[in-house]
Amino acid sequence: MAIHLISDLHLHADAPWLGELFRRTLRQWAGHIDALYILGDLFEYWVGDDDDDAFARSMVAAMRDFSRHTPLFVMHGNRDFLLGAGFAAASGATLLPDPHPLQACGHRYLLSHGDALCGDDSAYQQFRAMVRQPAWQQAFLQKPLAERHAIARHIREQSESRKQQDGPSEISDVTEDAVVALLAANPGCTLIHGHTHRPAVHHHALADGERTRWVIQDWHDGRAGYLRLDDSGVSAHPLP
Ligand code: LP5
Ligand code: MN
Repeated sequence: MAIHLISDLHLHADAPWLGELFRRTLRQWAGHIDALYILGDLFEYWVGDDDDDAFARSMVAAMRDFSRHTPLFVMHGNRDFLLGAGFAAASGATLLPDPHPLQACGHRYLLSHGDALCGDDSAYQQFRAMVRQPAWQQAFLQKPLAERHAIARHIREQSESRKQQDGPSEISDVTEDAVVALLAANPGCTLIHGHTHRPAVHHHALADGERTRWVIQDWHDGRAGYLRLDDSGVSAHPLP
């Protein structure tokens, strides 16, 4: 039995290599693994399932082909939290809540995007609390598509310039407190998340012993990777 996990692909028409790699990877894995989990930020941004963007549609079609052979699960990220029932129906993916417990290959895992664990980033957490409200989402989705795209591009630019001003900053990583609290609430689980763009394996001391946290490799600048769960546990692999 083998399960693969990927996250933070940030698929976008302006980076064709990402779309090509995603398509190729789906074709290679279809029918050869037991399930694929995508833990958020699959897309650079998502402004609603009614978007008629040709690139996004071609990615959804590739997922549809994959999910005919192999179960496909998708969790929301901070870029694509508006993926909804229309996307799920078109792609054949099952949308997962964050966090999501997974029992596989004799081990217990807890899957998350990871943004909710960045407790020191109070500006982001305020933004997150606003945009995750159903009423806010309903109002946003009623705006014309062009306006939604313009707002999303504006927020992306703001987010990028904030990162450039601040440089690589601790606030964009998860906090020990948030990780330990989540692990304590989920006894026996190994935590797997993405979002922070800091692929690694960490160990945390809890009252019931040491627990492991895997951070998934994001796809950027020609680099990509995935995690594999099988009988021997978790392993990280690059994608050529
Ligand atoms: O994504 P990344 O890596 O650059 O940085 C994230 C946090 N940024 C974000 C924003 C996303 O990049 C863009 C989301 C696009 C969604 C499109 C659909 C919905 C549009 C909704 C528009 C209101 O998640 C960044 C973190 C970083 O991770 C590290 O963890 O720091 O957080 C921020 O930059 C948040 C800003 O500081 C807060 C911005 C508030 C802007 C509020 C404007 C409201 C305008 C409302 C208009 C209707
Ligand atoms: Mn993210």
